[in-house]
Formats: sequence, structure tokens, C-alpha cells
Amino acid sequence: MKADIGLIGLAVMGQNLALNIARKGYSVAVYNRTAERTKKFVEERVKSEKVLPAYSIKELVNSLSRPRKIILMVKAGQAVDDMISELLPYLEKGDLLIDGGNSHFADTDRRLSELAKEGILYLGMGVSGGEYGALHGPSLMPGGTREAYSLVEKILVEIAAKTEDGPCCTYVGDGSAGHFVKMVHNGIEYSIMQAIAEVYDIMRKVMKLSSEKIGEIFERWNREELASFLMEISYKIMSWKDEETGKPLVELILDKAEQKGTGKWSTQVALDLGVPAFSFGASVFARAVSYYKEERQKMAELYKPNMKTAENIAVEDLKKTLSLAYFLSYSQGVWLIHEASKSFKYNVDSLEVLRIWKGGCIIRSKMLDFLRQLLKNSQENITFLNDERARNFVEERLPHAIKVTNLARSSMIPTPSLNACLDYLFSLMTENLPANLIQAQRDFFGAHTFQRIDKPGTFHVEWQPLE
Ligand code: 2AM
Repeated sequence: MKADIGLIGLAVMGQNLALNIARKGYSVAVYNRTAERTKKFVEERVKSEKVLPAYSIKELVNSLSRPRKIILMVKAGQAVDDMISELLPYLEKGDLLIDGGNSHFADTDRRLSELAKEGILYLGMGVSGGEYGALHGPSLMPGGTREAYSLVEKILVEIAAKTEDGPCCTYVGDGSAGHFVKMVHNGIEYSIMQAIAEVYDIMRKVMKLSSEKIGEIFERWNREELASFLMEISYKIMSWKDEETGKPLVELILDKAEQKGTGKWSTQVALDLGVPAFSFGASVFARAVSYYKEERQKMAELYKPNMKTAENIAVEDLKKTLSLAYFLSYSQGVWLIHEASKSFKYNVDSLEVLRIWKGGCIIRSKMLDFLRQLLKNSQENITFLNDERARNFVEERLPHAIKVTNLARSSMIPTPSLNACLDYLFSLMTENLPANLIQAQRDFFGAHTFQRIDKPGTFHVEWQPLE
């Protein structure tokens, strides 16, 4: 009996994905570099599922039915290349490797073309939903060739999360489209997480609300327009008590945010492609500055920022602000995917991407239905903003967002994601930006030339005599 599929890398994501596949009735052969982990997994977590442990790459490959299909769930970076090199001598033309880690899309493109030369099929697949999603139904974003996808489509669709709009798996596009879309998913995730954190900061510092009270508000919001996974976990976090002290655990957690790189990558590529993903960058920087705890302590002592407290701010203002930030975060992300799809010839269908983000993944939210309607109305409307219904949505929320960010400013509370979202929006709404002065300055010191509004052509002025 040969196994239907193989899986390498039995850290939490790999274990749960293997169990998910096995629970759908497939036989899965598993391998991990450190044998101990494989043993432990099989002993402790595998019950009646058809999971076959392998203790060498050769054993793993030999246990698979042809064409072989192997999912890699190893650490992004060198480990993926190492595993591919180890596997290659045992693989045959037509076999398929699927990288389900958070690989950089450029690595995925490189591996795709290297493996194509060997006749090995390859998919770069974004997997979102954390360990819970991996076990009960993740959002899957596979990209590569259609031929490769068709070999595993049935399995992937079966293990993915399900919504009323179908399973959360689709062929995302050519080349590294899958990993690219997952990376942008994480950029949106950074932006929304930061926006929620900023709203929380205002609630505790300006409104003096307790964690429990904030939890109640978040719980209510999660039943309304902000219904989303990130809102859900935030209200659960707020009401979580530390066993030792009885205090809300969130109040005991050190305010130093870590990152693994996907938010940074999405910002880097936004810079490369010239897409104004303001709040992606702001959210990465917000994590960066949080890391400087000791410096911040010293500065706080030196400057003693003057917190205002008795401001006339309502919970409703914060809800509308956050809802606008969600909307604008998705807007920046879909714009970025659109530009990448053109530049890298991915052929991504953004409507499908929004559909598979509806379930299983970290940025799933009720708002995605509204965004899909807007995009359905006009496929050109990649920012969602160019639509009457979008304008109504934005106009209803904007006064609240302005009030909230003004209050944060006057209280010296940093709100980088909220501000960046608004700057993104305001920039797009503004017919005349001061870029005319930038152009004049560039031409002044570097003879970079400029265009004029009153006649065609390229111009340069001798702003100052050279000699
Ligand atoms: P390990 O249990 O042997 O450390 C997440 O780190 C997963 O990636 C783990 O399953 C880990 O295996 C695996 N991994 C990390 N680096 C690896 C490498 N260079 N080769 C193979 N697997 C690796």
C-alpha cells in the first residue's frame, strides 16, 4: 500500500496539516529531520488516521504512490533548499513538491525554474490559519502551474476551510503567485492588528477602560460590521485571566512585538512596485520601535508625555475608525496584488483571492463580502474606493476617524497604522498634491526635469547660475 501524499516537517503546522489530510481519508507518509519529533507525533497525536512515519528521505519517497506529491512544511529559507536537494536524487519526472511554508516569493520563483529543468512540478502555497486552521481547515493559496495544481486540487479543496461561497482554496496564479498573495495577506494582517492595538491604546489610556470592559466592547463589535477573526481573538484575549495573579494576562505581557518577515517583505515589494501601502510600512515600523523598550522608558522619563483624559470620545467613534482602517488595509493589499500580477504575470483573480480569505485565515472578516461586491461591480476598482457605495461607506466613517486620530495626536498617543490609513486615503482623494514642489526641487539641484500642467513636454530651468 502506497501513501497518497507525503509531508515533510512536523512542527505544529506540519503536524496539524498531516492530521487534517489523514482525517479526510487520505494516507499520509510523514518525515521530519529530527526523528524524535516524528516518533512523538505518531505516538501522541495519531489515532486511527492513516499516517505512516518514515525515518529517511528514501523511505518517505519510496512509500508514495506515483506521481509523488510531497508537501514541505519546513522553516522558510535554507531549509527548503536543503530538503529539495535531499529529495531530488529520489524523485522522478512528473513528481510534485509543494512548499507550504512562508517562503519569499523570489525564492519560490527560483526553485520553480530550477525544478522545472529536472522535470519536477512545484507549487508555492500560502497556508493561513495558524495551527487551528491547519487542523480544521486553513485558507490555502497555491500558485505555480495549473498542471501541478490539478494533481492535488482534490485533496487541497477537501482540507481547506469551507464557507457559503465554497472551499477556501483556489489556484491563485502562475509562478510564485501563491506565496506572493500569502505575503500580502500578512501585510494586511500587520496593518489591521496594529490598528486594533492603537484603538485599544486609546481605550485604556484616554477612556480609562479596563481590559474586561474593552473585551466586552470588542465582543460586541465582533457581532457587527467588524466581525472578524482578529476581533474575535482580541476580545478573548481581553478577558483572559492570568492564573498566577488573577490579572488580565494582556496587562502582564511585555510590549515588544516580534516579527518573522512577511510584513516587512510586503512593504519592501510595495516600495519596489511603487504601490503606496502606507499602513503596511507603518505597522512594520510600529513593531520595530516597540522593540526599543529601554530607550522608550528613558525617553518617557525625560519627556513625560502629557496624556489628556477627559476627552469627548465615544466607543462608536472608535468602531467607525477601526472599520475604515480594515477597509483601507484590504484596499492597499489588493492594489499591491494587482500590480504584482501585472508585473510578474501572475494572472491573479482578486475576486477569488477575496473569496478564499473568507474562511480559515487570519484576516477573514465580514467586510470581505462588501469588498467582493465592490470588485464584482468593477474589476478595475482595485482600491475599492472608486464606487458610490464605497464613498458612502468612507464618508460615514471618516469624521469619526478624524476625531479619533486628532484626539490621539493631542494626547501624544502614537497611531501609525490609523494615520497611515488616513494618509493613504487622503492622498488618493487629493487632486493637487504638493509633488509640484518636489519636482521643482529635484530639477533645481539635479536637473531632473519636470512636466507642466499648461502645456505638453519635458522642461528644465537653470534655477541658479552654475559659475
Ligand atoms: P526539526 O524538527 O528537525 O528541527 C520547523 O522548524 C520545521 O522545519 C521543523 O520540522 C524542523 O525540523 C524543520 N527544519 C528546519 N530546518 C531544517 C533543515 N535544514 N532541514 C530539514 N528540516 C528542517
